[in-house]
Amino acid sequence: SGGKSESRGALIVLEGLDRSGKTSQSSKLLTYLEGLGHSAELWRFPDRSTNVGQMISMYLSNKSQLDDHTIHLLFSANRWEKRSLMETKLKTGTTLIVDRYSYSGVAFSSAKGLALEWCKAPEIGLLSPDLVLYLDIQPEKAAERGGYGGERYEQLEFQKKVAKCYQVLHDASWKIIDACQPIEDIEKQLQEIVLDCVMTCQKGKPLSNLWS
Ligand code: NYM
Repeated sequence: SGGKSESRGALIVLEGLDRSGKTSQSSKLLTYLEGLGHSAELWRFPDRSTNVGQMISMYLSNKSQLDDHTIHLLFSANRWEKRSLMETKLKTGTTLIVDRYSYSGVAFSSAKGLALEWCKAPEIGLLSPDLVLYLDIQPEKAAERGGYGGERYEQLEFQKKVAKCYQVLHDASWKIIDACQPIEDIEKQLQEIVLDCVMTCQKGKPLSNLWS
């Protein structure tokens, strides 16, 4: 069965340290999928456009102070407020390229010393990505790229801790991409993996929830 109208979109997440190239590769992927005639959208977390997102943005730019647990739950709430729209989009055939997701939430908060299991708990029940692409870069290399914008977390010593937390968090299903390759090489690799995932989802791979 299954005409094109019945097939669902794929939930594709890009993760990595600050300055790993996620944002530019995300938009290249969108252009690529649209060029092939797929329905696709680019999303990012935090989504700063919502009320919760504005609280997060204030915190990141050091205009407000919040307890570590509080900001963790706000990042999670920011994903929960988009969950139903996300599900609708996927079920109606739109692929979502998402720049950061629950893994950023857990990696950045556990890098501050919060317990890993506590950090994961509020993410339970969010949609599970069909694909996690990890743009792998040494913290020192990312720092050399410059352009740390002066937001909270954008410091080498902290990014080293985040890198360690991502290592604990990742599983065999993640695709680890060497983010120090030429941009075009990274782009090609991502295209191949993403297209394969989009096809698998079109063929009827069911949606599932975190953590699975
Ligand atoms: N961040 C992002 C978190 O600490 N928790 C989260 O759940 C998410 C989604 O926000 N340094 C951090 C990672 C980044 C910062 O993200 C802002 P971006 O991609 O620079 O807008």
